[in-house]
Amino acid sequence: MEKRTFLKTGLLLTVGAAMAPLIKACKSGNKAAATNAGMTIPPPKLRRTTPFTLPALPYDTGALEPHIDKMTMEIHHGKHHQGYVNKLNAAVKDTVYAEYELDDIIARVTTADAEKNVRNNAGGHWNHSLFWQVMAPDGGGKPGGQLASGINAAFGSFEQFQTAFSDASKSVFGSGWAWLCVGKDKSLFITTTPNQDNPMMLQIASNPGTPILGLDVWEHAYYLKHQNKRADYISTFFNVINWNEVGRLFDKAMFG
Ligand code: MN3
Repeated sequence: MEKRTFLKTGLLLTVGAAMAPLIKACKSGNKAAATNAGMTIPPPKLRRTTPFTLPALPYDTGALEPHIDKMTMEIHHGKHHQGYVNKLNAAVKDTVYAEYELDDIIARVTTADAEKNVRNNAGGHWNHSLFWQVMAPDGGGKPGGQLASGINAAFGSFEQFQTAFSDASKSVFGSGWAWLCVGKDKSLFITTTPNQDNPMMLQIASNPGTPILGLDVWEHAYYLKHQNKRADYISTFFNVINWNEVGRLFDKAMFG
C-alpha cells in the first residue's frame, strides 16, 4: 500500500471509530415512526434548553412512616434519584438526545450499547419521578371513580388486582419495577421491567403501555427497613398508594 493511501485510510478508520456511537445514537434517535403493540412514537417536543433537575418530593421524607422509613426516602430521593439526574445530564451531552425532553428520550432510546447510559439514567429519572407521585402520607385504601371500574373489569376485583400486582413485584429477578399500565387498546394490564427500563420505552419494552402506578423493587428501595423481605415491602406499599393520583393518570391515559 502506498504510504499516502495508508495514512488516509488510517485516519478515516480512526475518525470512523470515534464517530460510530454518535452516529448510531442519531440513527435510532431519529427513528420516529416505529410502533410497538400499536403505540407510535410521537414527534419530539424540541427543544430542551436547561439541564434535568431533581423534582422535589411532594411530602416530607418522613411522611410515609411507618410504611416507608425516613432514611430510605432521604437516600432514595436525595442520592439515588439525584444520581440518575446527574448521570442523565452527562449521558445526553453531545448526542441527538441533548435537547430532548425526558418523554421523548424514553420513547426513542434503544438497546444499543452506545445508548446504555441514556437508557439507564433516563429510565431512572422517569421511573422515580412517577414513583414519588403515586405515594402519599394519606394514601392506601382502594381506588374510586373510573379507575375502580377499570380495575374490576380487568382483574375481577380490587383484591385480585392486589394479588396479581404483588405477585408480579415478587417475580422481578434482581432489580426492576412492577407497573400497572393502560395499553393502546385502553385496557389495564400489569407488567414488569428489568433495571430502570419502563413500558414507555417503545424500542425496548416487551409490553408497552402508559404506566399509572409503578413499584420500585430494587433493594435500595426497601433493604434498610425490610432487608431481604421484599414481600413485606410490597405489602406495606399498598398502605401509601396515592389512588387519587393513580386515578388522575388513569383518566388522562383513557380519556386524554
Ligand atoms: Mn429506586
